[in-house]
Amino acid sequence: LDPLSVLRDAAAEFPPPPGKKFSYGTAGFRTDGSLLHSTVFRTGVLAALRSLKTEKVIGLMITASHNQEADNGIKVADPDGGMLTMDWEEYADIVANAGESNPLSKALEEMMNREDIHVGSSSGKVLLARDTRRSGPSLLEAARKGIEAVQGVIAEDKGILTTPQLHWMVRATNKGSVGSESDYFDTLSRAFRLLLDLGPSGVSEKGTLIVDCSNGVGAGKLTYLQETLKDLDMEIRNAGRDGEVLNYLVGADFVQKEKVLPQNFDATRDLGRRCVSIDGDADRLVYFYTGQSVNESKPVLHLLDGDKIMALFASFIADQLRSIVIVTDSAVGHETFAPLIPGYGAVKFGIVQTAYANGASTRYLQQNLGLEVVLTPTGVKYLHEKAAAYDIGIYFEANGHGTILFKESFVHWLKEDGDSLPAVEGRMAAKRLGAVSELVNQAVGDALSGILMVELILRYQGWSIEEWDTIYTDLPSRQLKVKVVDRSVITTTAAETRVKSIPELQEAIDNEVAKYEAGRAFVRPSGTEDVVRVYAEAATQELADKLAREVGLLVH
Ligand code: 16G
Ligand code: ZN
Repeated sequence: LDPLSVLRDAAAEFPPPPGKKFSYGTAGFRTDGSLLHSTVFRTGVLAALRSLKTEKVIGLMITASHNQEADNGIKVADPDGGMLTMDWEEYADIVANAGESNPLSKALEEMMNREDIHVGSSSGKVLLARDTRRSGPSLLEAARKGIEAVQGVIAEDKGILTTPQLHWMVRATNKGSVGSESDYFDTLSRAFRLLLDLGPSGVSEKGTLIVDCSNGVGAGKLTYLQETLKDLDMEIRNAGRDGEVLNYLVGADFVQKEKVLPQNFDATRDLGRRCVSIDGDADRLVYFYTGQSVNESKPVLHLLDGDKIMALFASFIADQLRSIVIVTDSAVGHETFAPLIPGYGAVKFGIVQTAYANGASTRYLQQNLGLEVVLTPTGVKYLHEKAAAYDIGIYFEANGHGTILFKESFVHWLKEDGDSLPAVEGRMAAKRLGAVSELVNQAVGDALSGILMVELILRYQGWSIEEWDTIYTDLPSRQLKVKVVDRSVITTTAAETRVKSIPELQEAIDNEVAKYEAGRAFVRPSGTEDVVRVYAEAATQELADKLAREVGLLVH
């Protein structure tokens, strides 16, 4: 049977919605769930071909993360568990949009020729999972049909998972492990317990952690984790069990962007309690608490966003490294943290942020911790790539997506040679870092392992959430979105901090920013919405609001 005619016949069941154009973008394909069947089928085909090309297991996740319940989406996980390689995004667009002028079978044939893929001569596998959305089951079926329309490739349905679980499984499977869901929970639990054992004795957690699960998939998974661990006291809220709507007035994206409490949280009743919000597919987390502010009578929300989570992680990792290594002051006059391991060499430890990182966090990381900080454009794939270049690289977006990446050779050193370090503190620290590399998802940001990591460090430090919050004070900031006729006329450079395409606009922004104490502002076209985003920071909230407004006017 001709593989292309098999594909053509199977595709006939999923005609594309007329007049709709799809773009893979930073978040995969995402739109109203009822419009996605053809795109999901075709992405199934693409993933199957990617599996044949790489001779590895590929992942397909059906989710629209923090978007409204009616939306859905699909994203491909590459063999290492990371995002689909950027040079295949173009294929994804071509395949999704193929139609009368460029028929699907012709588009696929061209692509297979270019990539030298021969259907039928080898086998492949794609792991499939979905979140809790109503449109999930039928889309999953469409994806399965797409995968299995490619001869020799099988689909393995992993059921309802968080996005990071699916990415983790793809990575683990390709590394030769079982890579099952219970394997995932076992790995996290084992690492968590080991880290507790390796920590200071006599510390316990400061009160119950309250988790806002965004009425999404994370609720069930966290409940399971809690039962397995027994060592983590959590109160799960917004589990979506009584018909509450996914992502509606709840979740990490809502709390971080709106800076208000999610549903079922009360400023007075929950005063001072340690809270965390995750998003609909559990790949983001932000912490928060309510507390009395100095000049206001009612309690206010204190947000500990991705930047502050990263700062906590970075200081913990730096502490461990300090116990293991010789720290040298490399550059004269700079307090750069330059750890060196005899027999391994210089340990490259770096931090990756985007322009949205609060300026106070960047200053804390550079000046207080002496760490190297680099900026990349928005989007996990850019941050991940940069962080992977270090022996230990931490990346986080302010919105709460991030993780800690360990170079394999470094993990190998920790496990093989860490035990022969002369000092007991060094040996303990090497064990801790080894355990962190297991606890923290090496494929993508993961709210579950992120929570475990934060909770551990707070116990190590003996800190309450308020004490953690004081490591630095955020500069007041404001985000706005501006509707424009064509957002693509704005292109940016320097990790999105400067406008490239319209020099007069950048000049006008510079002139405006110069009027503000501690002012900083940038504009960029959104990758997920038809708007231009504005970000501003200044010494006071009033000034940050004003700067954002003025810059917004310049964009109009
Ligand atoms: C996507 C990105 C996220 C980024 C956001 C920005 C991934 C997996 N997700 O959700 O990292 O922060 O887009 O959206 O890369 P924007 O371009 O609309 O501001
Ligand atoms: Zn998400």
